[in-house]
Amino acid sequence: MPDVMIILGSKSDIDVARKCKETLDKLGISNEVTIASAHRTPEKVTEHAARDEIKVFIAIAGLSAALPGAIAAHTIKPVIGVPKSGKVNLDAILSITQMPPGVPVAAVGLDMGENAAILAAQIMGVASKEVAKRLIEHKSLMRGKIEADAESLSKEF
Ligand code: RP5
Repeated sequence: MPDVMIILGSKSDIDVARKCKETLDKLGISNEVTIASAHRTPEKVTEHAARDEIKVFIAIAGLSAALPGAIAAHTIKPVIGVPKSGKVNLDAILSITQMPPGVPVAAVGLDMGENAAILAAQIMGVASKEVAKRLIEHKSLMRGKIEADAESLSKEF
């Protein structure tokens, strides 16, 4: 049973979903990926939002990006919205962040599928020692990479 559900508004959001899924897989978090559109298949969105086994929803959408908000309207689970880049960019960012009082959506940056996955893991890590441990390892790998980069840079300059 998946803990995290990744929903894309369209197949054209697939690259962002891939980064998100890869990061969740690396962190050992079970997940499922599907497409459901707030405007084109609203009933499907409602169906997924009602799934009891899901702990965190990640919704990726561009343009007017109603998807994360539409999911949040039908669940008390945390919803993370990922604005997908396009011609304008601010359209999706504002649609996802400017939710009305009482119905929050946590937003990550434009196309930041990996950050949505890490945030989902951090939410789950509050109740799971195992997930928290994997997040600590992930941070330590990042630290190691920056330290190695700093070391090589100091040799070059
Ligand atoms: C949004 O409209 C989708 O999330 C996608 O980012 C954008 C364009 O969709 P397509 O016309 O490519 O299907 O709902």
